Amino acid sequence: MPDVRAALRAQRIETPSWAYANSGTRFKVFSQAGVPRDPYEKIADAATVHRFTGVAPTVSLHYPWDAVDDFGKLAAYAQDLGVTLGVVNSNVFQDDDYKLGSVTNPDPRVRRKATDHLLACVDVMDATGSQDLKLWFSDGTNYPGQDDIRSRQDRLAAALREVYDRLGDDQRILLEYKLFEPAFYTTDVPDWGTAYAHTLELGPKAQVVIDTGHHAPGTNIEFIVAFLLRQAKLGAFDFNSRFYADDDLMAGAADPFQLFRIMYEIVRGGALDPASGITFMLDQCHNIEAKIPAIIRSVTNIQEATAKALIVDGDALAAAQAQGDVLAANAVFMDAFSSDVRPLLAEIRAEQGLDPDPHAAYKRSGYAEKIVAERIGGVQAGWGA
Ligand code: LRH
Ligand code: MN
Ligand code: MN
Repeated sequence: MPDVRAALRAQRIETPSWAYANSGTRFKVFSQAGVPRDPYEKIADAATVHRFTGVAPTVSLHYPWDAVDDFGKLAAYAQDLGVTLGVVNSNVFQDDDYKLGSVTNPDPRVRRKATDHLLACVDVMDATGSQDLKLWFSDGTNYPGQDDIRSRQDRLAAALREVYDRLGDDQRILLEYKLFEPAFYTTDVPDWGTAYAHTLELGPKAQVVIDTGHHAPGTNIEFIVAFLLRQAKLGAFDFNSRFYADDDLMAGAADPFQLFRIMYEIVRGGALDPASGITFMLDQCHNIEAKIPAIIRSVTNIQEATAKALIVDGDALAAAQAQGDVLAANAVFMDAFSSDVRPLLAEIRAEQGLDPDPHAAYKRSGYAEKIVAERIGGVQAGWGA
């Protein structure tokens, strides 16, 4: 049995800068009072989440949504607030030029522009000290015959190779897949198999990102976790939850049982420890709920799923599995899932000098009222207008 308390104390969850800003669906973004007006204020909100949870000391940036003149200054500001800048998320999906794709576009000028942006993201990483470049491509086609599926794979591979060769020794490419949207007929990186094949071809500094909202309904995500971990090709998660497609709701809200099953495979694969190099990020969008408390809720939901995964009785499970005792094995799993781990987590927080209830503590802190009073004219995360 793992040292449950030590593992929970060591757990790290990275929060996304864009989730603090206004964002929503393609139909409507409901603006909220007090949201950040610039990347600095997003960092301040992320630092607040860390202050109450104690497990979220890094912030993911999205570039150019988080463009600033001096990334070194932004990194120093973050450090002053007790957080550091984490993954740099590339953005080659919002310019008019990308109507027919970015790195897979049939026009070599657009491909050059997109690849140059990815290279610029590595420059940002050099300035912030970030190790990870996360790549998600909206590229694909809407109609049969629109473009050559195979040539688009060749163009993708060429761009990835150029960016890979630009990486520093400690830097990685994290390649994210998504089944569909915004392309509806073909998507150039639609699934983990495609992402896996490209990262394998690239080399050891390229790994796959699992965004939990990016699969077909019914997909067994924990299988993908187990498989990629076994191949040393799982680099990161984008946690969120979904009822239908890429809903970007709070992690653990739609299906806490699925989150538990995923965390079990993480624990089983020895990947929970930050030293294993897996980055556990959130990627979500809070349109109708207050953003900071929603992010705190995601963090605590992930902690609860993790605690349940850690208390699975490994010896009893192994014995039941070896005996082929299907019901006993399943019962071991369900016992852990049905346990109430909230008192344990509260105790661990208290031991670390944190409030045992981060939700209540945030509410009492007055931070929400302070940002509403101070910040007039919050910005939009960048999409969904
Ligand atoms: C794409 C995605 C990707 C982007 C983020 C804003 O759906 O999950 O990770 O960077 O949303
Ligand atoms: Mn994502
Ligand atoms: Mn997504």
